[in-house]
Amino acid sequence: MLRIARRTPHRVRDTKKHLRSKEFSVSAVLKASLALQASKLGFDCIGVTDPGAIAGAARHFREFLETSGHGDMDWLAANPERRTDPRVLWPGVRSVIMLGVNYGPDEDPLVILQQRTRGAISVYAQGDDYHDLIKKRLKALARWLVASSGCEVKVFVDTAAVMEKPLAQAAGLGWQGKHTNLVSQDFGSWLFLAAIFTSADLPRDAADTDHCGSCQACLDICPTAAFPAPYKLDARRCISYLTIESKGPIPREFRKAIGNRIYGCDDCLAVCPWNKFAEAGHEAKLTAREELRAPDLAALARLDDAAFRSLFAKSPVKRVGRDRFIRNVLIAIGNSNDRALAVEAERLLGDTSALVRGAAVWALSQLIGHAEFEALAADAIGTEGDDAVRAEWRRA
Ligand code: B12
Ligand code: SF4
Ligand code: SF4
Repeated sequence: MLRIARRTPHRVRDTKKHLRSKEFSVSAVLKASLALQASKLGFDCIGVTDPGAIAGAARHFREFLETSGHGDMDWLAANPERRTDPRVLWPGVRSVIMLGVNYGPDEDPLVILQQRTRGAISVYAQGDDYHDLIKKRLKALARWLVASSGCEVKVFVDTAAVMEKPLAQAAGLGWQGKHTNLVSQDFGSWLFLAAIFTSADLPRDAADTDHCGSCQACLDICPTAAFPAPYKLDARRCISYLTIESKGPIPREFRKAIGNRIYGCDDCLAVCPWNKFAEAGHEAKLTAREELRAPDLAALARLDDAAFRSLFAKSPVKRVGRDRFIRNVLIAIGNSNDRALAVEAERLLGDTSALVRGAAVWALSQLIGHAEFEALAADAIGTEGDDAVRAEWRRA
């Protein structure tokens, strides 16, 4: 792995020196030039691995699917042979180039969790959507590679059937920690990953090894006990899955534990001791927008579809849509201990979305007295047309 962050410019200088060295083969020169180009485009680290390098991940991936760890993410279960072997996805691939972009936060993401009338949006979603930003840069880098070597390329960031974390470990960018994300000695838990598959044969980097040792801070902090064992995640229990991926009502058993997390969760990442070597990301578009650092729950609860789209334009949050987002906000309102927020939940009992109405019932049940709630329930059950919402009234 070549770290190409600003903090170690000597690594880039070394690369230039090597470029002039006669010892370098054509492919090594190409690889070193690629690293320089990646640096210019704003990538923070780069490594190359063999397309056959993650054969071991297939067994773990199968186990994950067999135990239904993927929940409703059917897209994750589709084509497992393609996901676990880049050569099945593209038989022409000769090298896999893995890249990282540092998105380290400029404040401790755990602090906002104490402000119960504010929503906590995970670090990765407080700025512009990284998919758009990184995809543009990946394409530019890939175009450069094609122009320089005449090779073929395919680019991926997050959404394709590619196992980016094991590939990044194989390319030496870091290791998959016990929280299952890639941890880097330079950037801690805060690296976005991206890949270029190429038909060019580039020199391989050495894989990174596990540096978790006896630490298990990430496993201990998880509010919903989502790790059945170190290095294994049950996505169905993960707040990131519950608030972003899951489309229906959030299961009751997790509602309290979600606290004020309204989009994703960073607890297991934030507590990792390797973050002490990390620094804040330097990409302005990825840094937190002021209005998304600690948004007021009452204001969020009033967003209609148009206001939601406008507030979250260019943000990854927009992909969950207004109704799912308001569902999350209502769970946070229910956990706020602030009686004044009951009025927001009460207003949303009349929302057109049954998902929102159901979450509003729960939120209200957490904030108002039993007698008051029972009186509301007696009226509402007769007029509510949705079975799931009626069930919320009965169970609350
Ligand atoms: C599906 C998915 C999710 C799901 C499932 C997460 C998961 N851990 O699988 C959900 C919605 C929960 C999720 C949440 C998050 N995600 Co996500 N997600 C993905 C996605 C699309 C696929 C991941 C995948 O293949 N999962 C399937 C499992 C089986 O694979 P795995 O985690 O690699 O599992 C390995 C280990 O379990 C290990 N293993 C299993 N048993 C054992 C036993 C031993 C002894 C050992 C050593 C290892 C081991 O082997 C498995 C195979 O390698 C990737 C993008 C991509 N295409 O890769 C992004 C990705 C992993 N997500 C990312 C991020 C940022 C997040 C969040 C931090 C977002 C947030 N703040 O809310 C959280 C983190 C939650 C967590 N602790 O993982 C980043 C992670 C970057 C990094 N540095 O690692 C990625 C890579 C996207 C990107 N391009 O940057 N995500
Ligand atoms: S992201 Fe949050 S809920 Fe998910 S595993 Fe990490 S600490 Fe647990
Ligand atoms: S918190 Fe500890 S166990 Fe978890 S990934 Fe970081 S070093 Fe590994």
